[in-house]
Amino acid sequence: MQTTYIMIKPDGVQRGLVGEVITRFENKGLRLVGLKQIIPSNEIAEAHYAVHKERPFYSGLIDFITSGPVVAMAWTGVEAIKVARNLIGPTNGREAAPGTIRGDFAMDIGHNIIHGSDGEETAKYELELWFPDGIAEWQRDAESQIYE
Ligand code: IDP
Ligand code: MG
Repeated sequence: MQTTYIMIKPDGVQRGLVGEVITRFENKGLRLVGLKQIIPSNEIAEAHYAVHKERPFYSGLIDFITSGPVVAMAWTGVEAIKVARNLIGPTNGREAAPGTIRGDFAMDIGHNIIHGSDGEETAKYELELWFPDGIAEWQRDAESQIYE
């Protein structure tokens, strides 16, 4: 089991795609273990995107992610990090395949609706950053229907 950090970015919230995105994750079989809506501070946005600090798009990215509410989530499942990245699709919405979240809803590389952790270490870092008080530990009755 893995837990991954997923965040609906300000464009996804402003466009009313919160329910749509959550439904896709639920339908897939991932288990929701953390959820909150917040307007990110500069501090948390800079910590989240620290790896991109030297990139030319960095300051625009910080401005964007702090421009309004985001929906911060934690989702658990077998290989949840990869499963979520596959649901999300590649960074550039114009190149993302239909059927993926970015492929279905995004036309831009920066405004691309959603973030998903890209590896185990990143997931741990991001979950601790956005959910410093921890996440819900619960077992789902339907788990035995989802996994063999
Ligand atoms: P990812 O979200 O698909 O993992 P990353 O390369 O980690 O993509 O970039 C993080 C975020 O930075 C992207 O989701 C996107 O919002 C933004 N971004 C990445 N590359 C560009 C760019 O070339 N121009 C503008 N924004 C970018
Ligand atoms: Mg990334």
